[in-house]
Amino acid sequence: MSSEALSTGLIVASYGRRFLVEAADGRVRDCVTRGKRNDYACGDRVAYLAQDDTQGVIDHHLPRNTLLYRSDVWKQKLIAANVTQMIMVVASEPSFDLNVVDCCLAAASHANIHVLIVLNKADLATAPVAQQSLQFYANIGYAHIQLSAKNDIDILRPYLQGHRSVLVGESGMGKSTILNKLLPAAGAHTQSISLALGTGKHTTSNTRLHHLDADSEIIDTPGVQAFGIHHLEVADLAAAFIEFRPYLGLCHFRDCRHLSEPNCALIVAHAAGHIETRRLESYRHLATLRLRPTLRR
Ligand SMILES: Nc1nc2c(ncn2[C@@H]2O[C@H](COP(=O)(O)OP(=O)(O)O)[C@@H](O)[C@H]2O)c(=O)[nH]1
Ligand SMILES: [Mg+2]
Ligand SMILES: [Zn+2]
Repeated sequence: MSSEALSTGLIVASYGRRFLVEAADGRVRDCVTRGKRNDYACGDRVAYLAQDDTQGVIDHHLPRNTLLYRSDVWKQKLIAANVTQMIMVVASEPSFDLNVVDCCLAAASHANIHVLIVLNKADLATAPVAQQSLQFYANIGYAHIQLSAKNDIDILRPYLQGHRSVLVGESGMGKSTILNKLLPAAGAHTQSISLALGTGKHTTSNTRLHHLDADSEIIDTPGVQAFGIHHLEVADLAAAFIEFRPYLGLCHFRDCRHLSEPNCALIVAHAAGHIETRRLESYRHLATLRLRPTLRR
């Protein structure tokens, strides 16, 4: 295919092996990919062949600044491309899993994506308890705010300015409520997507990009119950726990896995109270999962 025939667009929705591509003029086309490729994500800039006003074929993606994905031993799932910020949503109720939070934060850190932790449902009586369990994330340097999406989302808006943010969090935390408040008009954009998708088919369980203003966007993902980060090697994993970084490279063994090795700088830092027990355990749990396939070989 001659490259003159190709246009450049932005993937604004992904579902299975099909993607909605938004052109510079705002038109959204329902696109398939070449071969069996599905390694594209919402937020990718792509070169595509417009077949008509509603359909196209994606040829390739342009270079990415960031790529967020999750993975288990068997497969990887791209979540979003060219994201600059992760909005990690947790709530006063129902209880959330700190291990899921750790995985999301590690994935963001590994992908060089800034994180904002949002504690939602601050109106509930359980908010102080939830806040307490999050306090150490603030202590180690994560930005965080509290809000009640049900009441008012305005405190969040300045944090989104100039960013392409991705909303992540377990279901029930309030992601949809936050998104609906941010997109009060539910706008022309969402409508054009519905048109491109046809009547209600494949409208759930996909990832969508929404324009908030001229230079801010937000990507909505289906809820994650588990955010696998198997793509991080053990060394990457330790570095993705941001408060571990000052100690890396100081262990006795160069290839220290920080499990039970002698003269491990992380173990020493933990004993001195500089590293939280829960975080070290969270790291070790993930590191041990990684070492298992190696043992089998
Ligand atoms: N009390 C309270 N409930 C909220 C708030 N935000 C969301 N909820 C409720 O929490 C439930 C889950 O919200 P939803 O947005 O669907 O969560 P999602 O699964 O993360 O998309 C719904 O019943 C919401 O009405 C809030 O700020 N305060
Ligand atoms: Mg939802
Ligand atoms: Zn070590």
